[in-house]
Amino acid sequence: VSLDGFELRVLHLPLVSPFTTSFGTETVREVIVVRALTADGDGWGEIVTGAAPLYSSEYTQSAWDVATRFLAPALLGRGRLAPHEVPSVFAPFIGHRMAKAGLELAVVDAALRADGRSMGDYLGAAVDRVPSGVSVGVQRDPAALVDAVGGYLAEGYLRIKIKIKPGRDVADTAAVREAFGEVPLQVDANSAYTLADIDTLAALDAFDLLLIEQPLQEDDLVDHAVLAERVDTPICLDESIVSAKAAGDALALAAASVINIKAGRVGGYLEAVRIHDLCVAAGVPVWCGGMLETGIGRAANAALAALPGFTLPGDVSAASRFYHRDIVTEPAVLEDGHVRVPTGPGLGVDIDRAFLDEVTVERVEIRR
Ligand code: OSB
Ligand code: MG
Repeated sequence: VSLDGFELRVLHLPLVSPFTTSFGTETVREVIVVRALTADGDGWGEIVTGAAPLYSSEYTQSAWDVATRFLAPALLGRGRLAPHEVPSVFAPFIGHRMAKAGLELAVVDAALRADGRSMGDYLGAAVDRVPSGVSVGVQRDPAALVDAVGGYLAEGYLRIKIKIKPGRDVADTAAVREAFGEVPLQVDANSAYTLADIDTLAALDAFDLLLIEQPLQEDDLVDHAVLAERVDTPICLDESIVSAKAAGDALALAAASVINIKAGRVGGYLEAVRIHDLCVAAGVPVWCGGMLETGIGRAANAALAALPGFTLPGDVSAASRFYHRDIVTEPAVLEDGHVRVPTGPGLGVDIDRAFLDEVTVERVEIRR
């Protein structure tokens, strides 16, 4: 594509209900949307940072700063470029993977729309819909959690993930297992534990979980390997997998037997596909994680999750799981427990410009 500029916006999207993890509670999703302005039309991307550096070191203002001062100017300095050239343009800049991923997606979308090719086709989607799991935040108490999970199961979600934290782990998991029998169930700790908590984490073995997601810190690869030796439940890494290199290292160390792939966390959809390929070659199952994406990232995630190595249901839920109204005109819906992979050019979704303007709290344009 021939790049003329980028538009970045900070959005505030109200959530349908508060979302609580081990690192905090959110009631409004603050997110950055990127528009690539090209000679052949627009492309859209999403930077999945949160308002504060609680999930990873990146956050809204760090991404805004690096994207506007370094990343967008570097791409614009190239003028014409193909999507696969974006990572090499970004390579001199250390880290800031979520910011890079959002800009890359906007370029990919612009190029694919210009070619009339879908994201699913570009990434290598093998199916036209993906099984949908749901990530359920920590609730007031185990009874409230059972209520919330029951609601999602009634909607048709095929796999439940509950957020856990110290003091809200074994009893919450037991309550859900007890209430819903054999339902596919997993837990996500978002780094809230240390190896001092091995007994608590081993107690989760009683509940036949699909996996325990990111119990320890982002850089605790060796500790995760120690933990994996001591518990029967498969250990899955999320925060620790910041690149294909990190994924390879984690597998070499036996720190994980399952990997959650998030394009934002690893610097883009192209790097995400590389992790997928590496895991397929190693016989390691992967699934597609989420970051409360708007319809932009959600469409891209559905395409990614349709690759053949994604053998576990991901956190690719309907837009309505988080939002009353989406910024795309055809939000992802749940059909028979699945979300459809869009087939139109690029992301295959159109932006609801009036609603986008309504939820925009900051906007900037960077021109060539
Ligand atoms: O750890 O998977 C996570 C949301 C924000 C930050 C981190 C995580 C999550 C979720 C929600 O679990 C996944 C989704 O978008 O549905
Ligand atoms: Mg997670």
